[in-house]
Amino acid sequence: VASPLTIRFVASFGDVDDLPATVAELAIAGRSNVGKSSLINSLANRKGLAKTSKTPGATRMLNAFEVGTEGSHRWLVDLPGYGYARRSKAEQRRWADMIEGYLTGRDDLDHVVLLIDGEIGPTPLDIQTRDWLVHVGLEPIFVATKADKIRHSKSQKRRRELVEALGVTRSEVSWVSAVKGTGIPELRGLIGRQLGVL
Ligand SMILES: Nc1nc2c(ncn2[C@@H]2O[C@H](COP(=O)(O)OP(=O)(O)OP(=O)(O)O)[C@@H](O)[C@H]2O)c(=O)[nH]1
Ligand SMILES: [Mg+2]
Repeated sequence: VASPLTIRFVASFGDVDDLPATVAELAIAGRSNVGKSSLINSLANRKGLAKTSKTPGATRMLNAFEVGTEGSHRWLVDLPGYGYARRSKAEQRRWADMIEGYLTGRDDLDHVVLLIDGEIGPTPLDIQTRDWLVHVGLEPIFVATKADKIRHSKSQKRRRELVEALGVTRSEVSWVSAVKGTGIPELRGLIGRQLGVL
């Protein structure tokens, strides 16, 4: 069980071609508002490191964060969310191009963590994203967010439903709460090991 990860903001990028080479790289993907940026803050135990908002669409660029010692070139990349409908079709397309361009064009990318809202469960768009990631050769690591929003009496049933909808086993989904800190130490361990900083 791991203590907070050392994480610092590097820069925001709009285009995969602008990214410098990294040693290890893990991207955080998921629907808008699912809790991607909040999760990065929880991993570091630093509110405000990554910009969060109640309103979907808080993250608008590929935001790079370095993990471990300065100059480690081991990155977490906070991605904009997909599926935010209150945006023009043209802008949705531009965002999708940026995210897909990154996910398919980034040679240094090692792993993708796909966040699923634990309260809502996987939506058709989440399933479509999962299928697309597998198709492009990026087998996602699943994390269910907002565990604090589920009543204790419902939690076993909800966990069962979520793994069934994803077609995985229970051990393949990590449950977290950025609000209560549930599951965060374990996820720090998992991500820290993936990035080679633990
Ligand atoms: N209750 C609860 N709320 C959470 C949790 N994680 C995030 N939230 C809330 O969900 C909202 C969205 O969080 P963000 O971290 O900004 O979500 P995001 O996935 O980065 O969103 P985009 O950048 O728009 O794609 C905020 O109001 C957070 O406070 C959680 O574990 N529990
Ligand atoms: Mg965000």
